[in-house]
Amino acid sequence: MIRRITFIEPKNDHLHIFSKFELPRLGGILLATLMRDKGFEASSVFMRTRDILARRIETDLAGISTITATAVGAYAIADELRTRGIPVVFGGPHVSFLPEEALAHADFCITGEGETGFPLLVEALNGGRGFQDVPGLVWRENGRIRRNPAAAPIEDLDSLPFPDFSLLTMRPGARLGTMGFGKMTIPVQTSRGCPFDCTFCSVTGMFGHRYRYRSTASIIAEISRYDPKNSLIFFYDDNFAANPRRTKELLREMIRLRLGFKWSTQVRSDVAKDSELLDLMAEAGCSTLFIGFESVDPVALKEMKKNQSVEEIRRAIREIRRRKIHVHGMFVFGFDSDTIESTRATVRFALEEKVDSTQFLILTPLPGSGFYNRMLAEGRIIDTQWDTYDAHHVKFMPRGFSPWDLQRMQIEAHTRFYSPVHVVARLLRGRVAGFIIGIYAQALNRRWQLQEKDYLRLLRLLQPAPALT
Ligand code: B12
Ligand code: SF4
Repeated sequence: MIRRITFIEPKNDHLHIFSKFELPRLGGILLATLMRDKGFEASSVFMRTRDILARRIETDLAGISTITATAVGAYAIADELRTRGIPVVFGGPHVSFLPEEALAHADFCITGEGETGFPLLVEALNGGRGFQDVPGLVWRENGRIRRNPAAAPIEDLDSLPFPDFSLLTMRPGARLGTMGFGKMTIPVQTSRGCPFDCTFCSVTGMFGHRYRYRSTASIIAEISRYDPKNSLIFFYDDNFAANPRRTKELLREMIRLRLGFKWSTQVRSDVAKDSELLDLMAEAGCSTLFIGFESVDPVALKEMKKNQSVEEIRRAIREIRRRKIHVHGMFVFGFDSDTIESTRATVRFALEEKVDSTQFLILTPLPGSGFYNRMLAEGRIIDTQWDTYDAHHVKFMPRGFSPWDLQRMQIEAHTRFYSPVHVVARLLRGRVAGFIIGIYAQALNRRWQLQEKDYLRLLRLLQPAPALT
């Protein structure tokens, strides 16, 4: 009989700009809250794999959440739990796209959004229904893998509970969303789905194209439970402003109620088309916007189906910075049209346009993305060591350069962007957050190279891709 349920999200050990921040995804916490509300003893854990293994979790059922970069850790935890007779269910983007792989380490996998299927699976395990009635369920029966269609995406997001972070265990001393000190960062999701179709992204495969969003009243009720004196809000949306009308309504309400939070979120550069939207964001306390600019090469932008022009990117940076909002620009290297020169031009652009902080990421064939399918079909995937599918390692044979050159350009980009002279210039311009992140990123870039020296040595040996037709 299932009574105790533990949701587990392992943390990836590799370094990146957010790795020291305690930022769990919401899935495990949301599901724990949902199951607690149904009367189960539910909890959620977010820690490094080795710390989870050391805890020897006791539970009746484990629900493990994965993205690609955490799949290896998730599988190790599942193997350990199952040797102790604890049944394991997987969920999350990675296993939603590769459920057969996951079933080698688990009893069940639920694809897509988990809120509909998971409670029904528990009912089935407790004898209340059959597995065939559980949407999204993938399981083994008489040596065969069986698969139910995923649940329809949840239309009424207001029907979900507010995630209860008191159910969450992190490493001792950890504070939600921080490096251990300062204000907590509270994750709040206000929408799901994205109307765009970028080739490298797996969000739409997981959450669909239809942009679904919560009511303003529900979001305000959730964030009002926190205190702006000790909390910041991180709206965990892929595109917080995909429907500007609803975003403006929310922002106006935050302003009217004088909630007083500083907050951050992800948007596309198209926000800058609407100056009223940007004014409201600034007035409602927006401190940082994370934007996937990806590239300043129009051919690469077209190749990835980003639906965005270089002019839009430039205008976004200028208009957002003018309103004293920090711009964190995310760029991606490795598109077929990219060259060593185009990656250098991207860094020059970011410096000239005074982007406050950046990540230069390596294009990664994430299962569930169009790019993964193409790389698989073209035989260009180098390996499937999932723990390094974190956009900091080269995982496919690029066209415009060798794998080593691609990696080298990413390291060089961070070295240049975060060079002491540019970091100090940010301070002189009064961009204090840009300065602090710069100091941190400089050190991180060096530590990353040290931590990854064996990988870097091996990568140097890989030959350039053969000419492809
Ligand atoms: C917040 C966020 C972050 C945070 C925190 C990340 C973390 N802890 O992993 C930060 C900023 C640090 C981050 C970094 C990165 N991220 Co990120 N991030 C997100 C974002 C925007 C929101 C996550 C979230 O909470 N979603 C809302 C909740 C409700 O969704 P969920 O947790 O997936 O849960 C649902 C289902 O998956 C399922 N489910 C989940 N767990 C379980 C468990 C069980 C048992 C069941 C049944 C179901 C189930 O049901 C849930 C409810 O419907 C997502 C995009 C997205 N829309 O999800 C990307 C996303 C997770 N990130 C992604 C990536 C690639 C990264 C990076 C590798 C690269 C980068 N962009 O910098 C890094 C490295 C992360 C790492 N851990 O190593 C990808 C992962 C894709 C993949 N296949 O792996 C996503 C999906 C975005 C994308 N473009 O495709 N990220
Ligand atoms: S990268 Fe952003 S805009 Fe493009 S499909 Fe993914 S979530 Fe949507």
